[in-house]
Amino acid sequence: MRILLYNPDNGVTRNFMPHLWMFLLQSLTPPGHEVLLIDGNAKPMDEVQIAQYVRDEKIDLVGIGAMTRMIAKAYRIADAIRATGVKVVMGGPHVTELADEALGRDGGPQHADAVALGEADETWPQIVKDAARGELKAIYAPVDETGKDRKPSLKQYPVIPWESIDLGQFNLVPKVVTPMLEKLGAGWGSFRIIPVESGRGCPYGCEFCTVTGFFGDSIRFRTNESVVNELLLLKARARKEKGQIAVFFIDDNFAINVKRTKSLLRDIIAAGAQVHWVAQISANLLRDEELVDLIAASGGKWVFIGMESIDPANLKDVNKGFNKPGEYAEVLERLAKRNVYAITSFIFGMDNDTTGVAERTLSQVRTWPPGLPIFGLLTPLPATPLYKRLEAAGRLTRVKHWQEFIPFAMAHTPLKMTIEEAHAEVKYGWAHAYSPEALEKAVDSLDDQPLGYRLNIFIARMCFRGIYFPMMGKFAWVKVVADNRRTIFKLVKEAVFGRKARPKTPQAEVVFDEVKESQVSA
Ligand code: B12
Ligand code: SF4
Repeated sequence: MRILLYNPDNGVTRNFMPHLWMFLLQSLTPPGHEVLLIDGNAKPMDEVQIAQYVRDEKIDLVGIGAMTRMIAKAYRIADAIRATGVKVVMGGPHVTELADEALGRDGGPQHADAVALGEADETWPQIVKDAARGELKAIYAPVDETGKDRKPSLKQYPVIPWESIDLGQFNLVPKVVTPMLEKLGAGWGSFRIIPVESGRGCPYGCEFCTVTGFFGDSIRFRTNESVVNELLLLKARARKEKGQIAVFFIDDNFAINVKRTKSLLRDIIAAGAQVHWVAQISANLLRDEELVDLIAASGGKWVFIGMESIDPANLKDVNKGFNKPGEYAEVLERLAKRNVYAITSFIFGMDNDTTGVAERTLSQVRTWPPGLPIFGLLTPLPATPLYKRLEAAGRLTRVKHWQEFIPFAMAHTPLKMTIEEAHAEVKYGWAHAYSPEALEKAVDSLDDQPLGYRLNIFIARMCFRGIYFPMMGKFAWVKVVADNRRTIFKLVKEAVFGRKARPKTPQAEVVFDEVKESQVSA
């Protein structure tokens, strides 16, 4: 069969990072089939185009994966494909929770011929076999012989052939800035962020999160060896292409078992497999100095921290009382001392939030080392404890909010402010954290650091502002560049002419050079 795996575009960002599930399922497809991949974020297609593609390419089976926020688009695409007579299988967190919706068993239209519930590592080969025989079933669940839910072990993780996968569409280096980046040294012809998982699961059960329900509270890890080999493969590819590759460890909580994370990081260092990496780690796990040392030494550059709120009452409400706002600053300082910075994620519209929450949050953020704050609204995702609580309390204003997805719009009423006030708080957060003045301040606050660091924070901030203020078109980019011309001019001047005197933090310089060195020589 010719199989197409399709991921709908998120409508906000473009080709920032490929989705792992597509590469994983491609690697797990039994021999004898050809698998094509389309990520709508890199290759946008509407319903007419995808139907035409399916006909032209003589596709026999289509697999679509989507989160809740993309599900409406996923259904439209699925409908267009099914209208050509080709079968559609859907998977991912949303249809796992609402399989009846996808299968048209809830009174609505049918969008999928089959649904893969939960993790499909073990069911996908069966789905392909059944489809090839024309015997596709409606539901595929990962269960053992006794019908009990079974989570795949990650000990036999497939080798994703990163050395040969076409990643052309995911190059993040815009042609116009290539000359400036080349000044930083050879090897910036391309820059890609690649998703790698080292483990699955998180037992913390935060009220708004799908993960504990979906992946289970049983945490599973790949072997260190298999992760290290994957990094070496990626590094070899970057070297061959004279480009850069950074890795996003997409584990829900990369240091959930600190002992194991330390052992993985030590193995990465020992094998010379360091690449620059980003990972999600909750703040409570970053108290460990040795862990943070290893993060820095193994190439860790950014840590995503779900801070959610600076108000302990809010955190308690959403079952995230293990976050201690009183220690946020200390955790961020600990990271920054090793030149590791944080993507700090906040949620507004929580039950104890009142107007002014964005400014109160920002006034704390401004006292922390520069990072990438991001702001969202409390969203009741289907089947989460939050959804159930709000539904029971009659507080959902858009019960099936995903069917008409609106970015940054609440689907329930917060307790101490209106929906409109909550929307205004998010807007305030983004506008003030990513204003040209705030960007300049963030870059200047790293004045004692090498140019690479300041460029890193500047480029990251420019890209991150696109999460809220879409920057899909050229005009939007031109405007944002014009608004930030002062900072850009300063950085370009330094890249071209260098700087005579700059105070340096010796420790920072060493860590940076070590990673850079290992990237080009290992
Ligand atoms: C990486 C990641 C991101 C990346 C995505 C970029 C990228 N290119 O990957 C970033 C950081 C941008 C991101 C952002 C967001 N994310 Co996110 N993210 C994740 C994360 C941590 C890993 C995803 C992943 O690759 N997992 C590993 C793969 C192997 O698992 P998988 O995708 O689920 O695929 C398996 C199965 O689902 C199934 N499957 C999936 N698709 C298909 C398709 C077919 C045909 C079949 C048969 C099977 C199948 O098989 C796979 C193998 O078992 C997950 C949590 C998690 N652990 O999954 C959250 C998660 C997917 N994100 C989530 C959310 C809510 C968001 C945000 C909305 C957060 C926010 N408030 O802003 C944004 C939205 C982004 C956007 N603009 O659309 C939720 C989604 C819940 C839901 N019901 O939709 C999750 C589950 C986490 C959570 N908090 O609950 N995210
Ligand atoms: S710590 Fe993160 S991944 Fe774990 S349950 Fe909470 S929000 Fe989800």
